[in-house]
Amino acid sequence: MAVQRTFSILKPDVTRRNLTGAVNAKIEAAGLRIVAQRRIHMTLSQAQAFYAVHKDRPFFGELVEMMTAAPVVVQVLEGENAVQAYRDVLGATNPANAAPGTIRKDFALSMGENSAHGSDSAENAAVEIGQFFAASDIVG
Ligand code: 3AN
Repeated sequence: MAVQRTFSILKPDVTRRNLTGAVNAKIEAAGLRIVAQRRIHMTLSQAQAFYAVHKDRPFFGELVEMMTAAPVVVQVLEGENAVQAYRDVLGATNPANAAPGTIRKDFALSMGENSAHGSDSAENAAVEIGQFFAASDIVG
């Protein structure tokens, strides 16, 4: 598998509890390199655009509200098979089902406040990276 990039967001539950470094340590221990990183306070329109795929789901309003309630850290991660490697270290969406040692098992509070986002495909990773970073922001 070739070196790949994926998009990550450390969610408000992580920044609020000062766990940014703890999550980054798990990312790096999984063999992924943080090649771009920025702390932002997401706007409503950024969150709505980012989660547009979920706009008809019952939790959409709650999700957008949660993502804009406090700062987040947006990241580009690089490594072998990065999309799947990051999904593996993230763990299941519902932390109750996440495997031991994963980010969500160790840190997530709930299905909504589940600590981090990771792209679900290389195609979506490219789109999501482009929503938050210019090519010149990414230093591999
Ligand atoms: P993942 O982030 O694991 O790819 P998705 O794409 O199904 O999961 O969901 C996107 C985000 O929507 C999740 N990270 C979570 O914050 C939120 N979410 C998903 N399902 C629910 C739910 N049933 N209730 C509240 N929030 C949810």
